[in-house]
Amino acid sequence: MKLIIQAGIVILMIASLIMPANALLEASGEKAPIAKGDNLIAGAAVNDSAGSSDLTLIIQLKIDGKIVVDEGHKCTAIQPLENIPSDKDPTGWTQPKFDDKDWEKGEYGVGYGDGDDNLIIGNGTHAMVYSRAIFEVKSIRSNSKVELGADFDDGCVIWINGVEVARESNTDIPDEPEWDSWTDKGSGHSHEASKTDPPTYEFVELDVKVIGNPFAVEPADKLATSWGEIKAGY
Ligand SMILES: [Ca+2]
Ligand SMILES: [Ca+2]
Repeated sequence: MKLIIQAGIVILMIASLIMPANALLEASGEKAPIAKGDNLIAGAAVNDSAGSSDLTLIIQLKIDGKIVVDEGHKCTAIQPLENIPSDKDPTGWTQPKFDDKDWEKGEYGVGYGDGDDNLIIGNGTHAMVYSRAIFEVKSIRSNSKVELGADFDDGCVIWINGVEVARESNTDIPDEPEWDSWTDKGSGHSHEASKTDPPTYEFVELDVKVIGNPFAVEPADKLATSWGEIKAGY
């Protein structure tokens, strides 16, 4: 009996060396900027490597116990074939004021394979599917309890109003994710979605920074627009 237990321990030790490090959703440490009214959540679902047979991102967001984003929440999505909007600003698509009118429209979750997606998008030839959703907040305080959940395959990065608030740890995704940032460029990282109904989320708790309307047009935007018009000869 003792021998069997010792053999079991040795097998577990070997398995822990072979298996990739335990992956976990982690908060970024940045305070989530949240306004009363409309807000934007953006999520990148990330494949492990070329040829991946599945991709999933389903987001849940709870504020003071009230669910404001969940499976079935309206969203837009795109499989990027280049940095959006540009190589100089590869995460500009996470900003509330980014124009996503040409993206596909549907509901969370986004991805393909495994029968756990409402908006079927992407394939194993590219690393990412980007998604964006507007959510409404009735009231927010700096001490509000904000719980962010994600059910995903193989990795994810999530932003609220343009600020990265959480991502899957132990991946090869760089600090500023780009359109071709696979989770496994040598790390061996992969991660399966729950495939349960309802989804089983991994949760992180976020600190809050209360902000004004993130969709408001700033005076600087107006100035830039009028200057552009002047230069264009209007
Ligand atoms: Ca996958
Ligand atoms: Ca899927």
